[in-house]
Amino acid sequence: MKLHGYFRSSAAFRVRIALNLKGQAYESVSHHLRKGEQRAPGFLKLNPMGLVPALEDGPHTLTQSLAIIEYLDETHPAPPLLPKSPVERARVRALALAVACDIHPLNNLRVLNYLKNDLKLSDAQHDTWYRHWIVEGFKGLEGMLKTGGTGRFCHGDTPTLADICLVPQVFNAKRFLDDAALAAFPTIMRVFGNCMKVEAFDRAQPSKQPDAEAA
Ligand SMILES: N[C@@H](CCC(=O)N[C@@H](CS)C(=O)NCC(=O)O)C(=O)O
Repeated sequence: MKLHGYFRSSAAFRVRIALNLKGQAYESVSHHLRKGEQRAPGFLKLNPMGLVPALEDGPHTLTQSLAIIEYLDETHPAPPLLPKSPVERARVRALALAVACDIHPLNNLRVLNYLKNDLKLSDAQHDTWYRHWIVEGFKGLEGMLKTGGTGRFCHGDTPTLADICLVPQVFNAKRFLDDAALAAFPTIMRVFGNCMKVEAFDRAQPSKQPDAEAA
């Protein structure tokens, strides 16, 4: 399999974690987002949305990190990334979607670039925007995790799709919030700490990717 991504892309990070959990080797192809390589004609043929990741598996090209991860879960069922019962699956998907739909898109590069370049927000205003949506989102996520089902991980004691979405979002948050600010979200940070002890999560982190640059 060939994963088109970028070391700092949290959506690609999600797929890297899933591939590692499934024990699947893959080739990494880096597209430098700050240089706009995700909008190059060659990449747009793979993903017309102009966003990473894209996963090539034989003749198939897949896009959207959550769709890719569910595909991997269906084609490589062990270990499962979703629980068995419908109600538990719904909880895990709700946690994953809270990150992927309600938090992550507001702080995506193209949104931030539009705020800075077109709407002329200052660097300070940009950072305020970023922090605001992380804090709002994490308040909700912390509340969701306080309700039944959370164990060592977001749901129970094994990693699921929810953890795969949570961890990259915490990495993003850490770029703008210090430890004192993150301490307001004890359940998120506890689960994050447990995930990072798992080799599949650790090996997927941005600084350990071949295209990693100094922060
Ligand atoms: N919903 C998409 C989001 C993909 C996405 O937003 N990717 C970001 C990196 S995390 C990107 O390519 N950003 C480039 C840009 O904003 O121009 C997914 O889950 O795959």
